[in-house]
Order: sequence, then structure tokens, then C-alpha cells
Amino acid sequence: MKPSIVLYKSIPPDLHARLEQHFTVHAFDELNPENPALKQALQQAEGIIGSGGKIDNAFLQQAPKLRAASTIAVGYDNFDVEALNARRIALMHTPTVLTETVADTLMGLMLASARRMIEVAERVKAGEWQESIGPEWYGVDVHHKTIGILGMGRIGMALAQRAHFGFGMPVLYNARRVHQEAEQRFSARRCDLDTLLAESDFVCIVLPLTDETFHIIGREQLAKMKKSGILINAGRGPVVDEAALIEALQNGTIHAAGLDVFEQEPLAVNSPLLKLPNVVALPHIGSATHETRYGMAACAVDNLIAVLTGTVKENCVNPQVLKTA
Ligand code: 8YV
Repeated sequence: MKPSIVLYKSIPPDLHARLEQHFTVHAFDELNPENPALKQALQQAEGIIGSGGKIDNAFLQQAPKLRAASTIAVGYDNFDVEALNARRIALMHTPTVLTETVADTLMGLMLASARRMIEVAERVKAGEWQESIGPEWYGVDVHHKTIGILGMGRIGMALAQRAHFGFGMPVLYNARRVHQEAEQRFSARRCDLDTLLAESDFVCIVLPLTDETFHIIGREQLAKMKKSGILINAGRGPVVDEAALIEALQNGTIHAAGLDVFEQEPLAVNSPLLKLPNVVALPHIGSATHETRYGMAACAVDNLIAVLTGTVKENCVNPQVLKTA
């Protein structure tokens, strides 16, 4: 008999079919813990696959046979990894397939914020472009400015590559360890957080959300940035204290922000961020291209097949649980 799994996101039909070849698939559009059909399916599920939702102890108690979870994302802050470890449930994610796309999004946020692209495009659409433009339409340069990267992982590296080779930008980074490849390839300079904040024209956050990174950028840190500095966040919203950021943008403590992630998503329609002309707010589109979202779903499907057939080679967050005792 095929193992039973719960799929909690709609995925392309060919990928759905691939899952069906290996598993009895119980498909749902989302992970709504109140849904009785989902509760019933979880009783038998050996695997789950999807994105979003909160997978904590309470959830896991509803899934007594679970052996593997496959998330269609690189970030896994919505999982209680300790609770998974305690139950020896493997957690799989999709780290490489989205790297370049998210790095593109980060460059886009830098360009859009610095050159005010969204704001002026809206003015053109509103019919305000009546004569050749004056300084009130101008932005600031991106090329050759200093970029400071918080989170020199795969995405940070892909961003550094674009910034260094494409835009001639000096690269600073803050990390616990020296990143030799970044230093050799992009002449990146490792520095402490305060130095990075003080010297960067663009402070780019590509950090995952953990207990250590929660609100790592708050009022004190924003005050250390240049007045002309631009904050870019495409990691996770709660890495930045959003109330402090709003204040800094309103007071002119920093020049602008380009944000793909927020403390609460979707962003509340009455968020003060939406009233600020110096904010570019995107709806968490970091990896949202047809190609990359397909690639992520395919990777997650392969990950689940690999883990439930005992052939995992990569992409496991907690490989220690796979070892036989
Ligand atoms: C996905 C992301 O947006 O991979 C991540 O961690 O933040 C995004 O690429 C998101 O999880 C929806 O699938």
C-alpha cells in the first residue's frame, strides 16, 4: 500500500501526478487546522507537503504517523524544529532553486527605492508628466554605492555577485565567520553590525527568522545608518522592528526602504508603511516567478519522495533524524 500524505497547497498537475505515483494524496488548498477532513487525513499521513501554516507541537499531535515534512520554501521559521526532532520527523526545504530569483528581487528593490521607480511610474499613469522632469522627480544612484549584506548565505552571495560585478559596489557583510569565497570573489569586507550600518548606503537583509535575528534591526540600529541610507528587507519581516522602521522613515532617520516582507503578512491595508512615499512595499514576491515557483514545488515533491523512500541526499534541515539508532 502507498504511504498516505497531505498536500496543503495547489501545485502544477504534473507534479501532483508525480506525488500520486508514490503516495495516496489527500489534497487541501491550505493548512486550516479546523478543517475536519484535514484532521482525518493527518491521522494517517506519513508525509506533508505545502507552504505556510504553523507546524508546531499542537499540529504534530494530530499527525501521529508523520515521518517527513516538505516545505515549498527555503525559510522554515513556521516549523517548530525541536518538536520535529523530538518525534524524528525529517524537515525538507528548497534552498537552491530560488537563490537567483530572490537576488533579482533584492536588486529590483534597491533600484526601485533609490530611483523612486514605483512612485514616479504612478505619477506618469496619473497624467502628471506634462513637461520635462525637474529635481522633484530625481532619485539617488545605486551603482558604486556601498552595499551591506546581513546574511551572507546563498542569496546573499548571489546579491553580492550582482552588486559587485554588475553595479561596481563595494560589498560589506556581517557574519559570524569569515566568508572566504565572498572575500575572494567580490572583495567583500567583513565587519561588525554597527560598522556595516554606518558605512552602507544600502543595508540589505537576507536573514532567516530565528530567536537571534528577531528585531535585530530596531530603533538603535536604524539610528546608526546614514541619513541617506536605504533599508532593504527580503528575508523575514520580524527581523526588523517595523514600528521603529516606520518612525525612522517618517522622521528622516533613514532615506527610504524597499520591503518584500513584513511583520504581518499580508500587510494590513491601514499600515502606515503604505502612506509613506519613501517605501516600496512588495507582496512577498521574492521567489514568485513562474519558473522558480515551479522549480520549488518540483524540488519539494522530489524531497518528499526521497525522504519517504529513504534516499535523501540533500535539502534536509535536520539530517540527524534520518540516522538509524
Ligand atoms: C516563499 C520564501 O514565498 O522560500 C521562502 O522562504 O519566503 C518564499 O520564497 C513562501 O514560502 C511561499 O511559498
